[in-house]
Amino acid sequence: MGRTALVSGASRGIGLAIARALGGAGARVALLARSADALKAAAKEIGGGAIDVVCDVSDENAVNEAVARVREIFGEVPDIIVNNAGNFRPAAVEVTSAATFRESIAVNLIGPFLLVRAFLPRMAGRGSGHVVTIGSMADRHAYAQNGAYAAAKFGLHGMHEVMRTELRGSGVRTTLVSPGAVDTGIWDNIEPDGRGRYPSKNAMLLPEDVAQAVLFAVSQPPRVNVDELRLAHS
Ligand code: NJP
Repeated sequence: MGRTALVSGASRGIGLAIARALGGAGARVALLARSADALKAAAKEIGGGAIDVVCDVSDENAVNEAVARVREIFGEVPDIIVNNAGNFRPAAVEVTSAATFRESIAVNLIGPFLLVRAFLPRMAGRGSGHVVTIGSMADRHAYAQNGAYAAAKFGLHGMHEVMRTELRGSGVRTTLVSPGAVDTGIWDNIEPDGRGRYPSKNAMLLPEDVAQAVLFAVSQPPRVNVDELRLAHS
């Protein structure tokens, strides 16, 4: 497994679980998100030289500054990037505001693009690295109320597939991890138990389940590319 990793959206939920799992496996982790206090506490808890990087992934300048900081502190681009930061604001297309739609694309699609674009040239140049994309069951299936999210996650899935094609044989590996519903704070304002359309919270996957999938993918020997993992609840 790589020695250094950057995890976006690591202040809570799935990203925090991934950061903990990678840190627990011996990687030095850069935890990136907007919530400074939560990041600082998580980096301290994980230890092993973990760093907190405050950054809004929808802000190109902020991403460029974060990338430069990580590269300076690590002395290199990370061995592993986990593009996990995301948001989910379900609404029918006809009632989705343009601002909500734009925000979904900015956070769920352009943010991951900015991070990989910043790190990939060096990864490809040195012939090693691993880009993990956290997609969704909704990155290929149409669910009602999911227009803005699906537009972003279908796009992310597409970009990931293109990267896989471009990077095959380069030494840089790519893995798409697409979970079903996971019990995190993303559901806090959606009330999954009250709406009937979503699985109840106690039927959902746990953040640690997704983290184990990521750990599996990045722990394989260099000859193995785990192209994709889809995690459904049983
Ligand atoms: O979400 P949540 P999850 N810039 O809300 C960060 C996908 N997924 O862990 O900035 C930077 O607990 C935010 O940090 P902060 C989902 O689409 C989930 O459930 O401090 N960071 C926090 O750390 C997403 O891609 C489910 O607010 C930003 C994190 O992102 C990933 O899993 C199902 C940011 C969100 O934590 C993690 O989701 C599925 C920004 N602009 C896919 N905006 C599920 N939970 O059911 C947000 O199929 N963050």
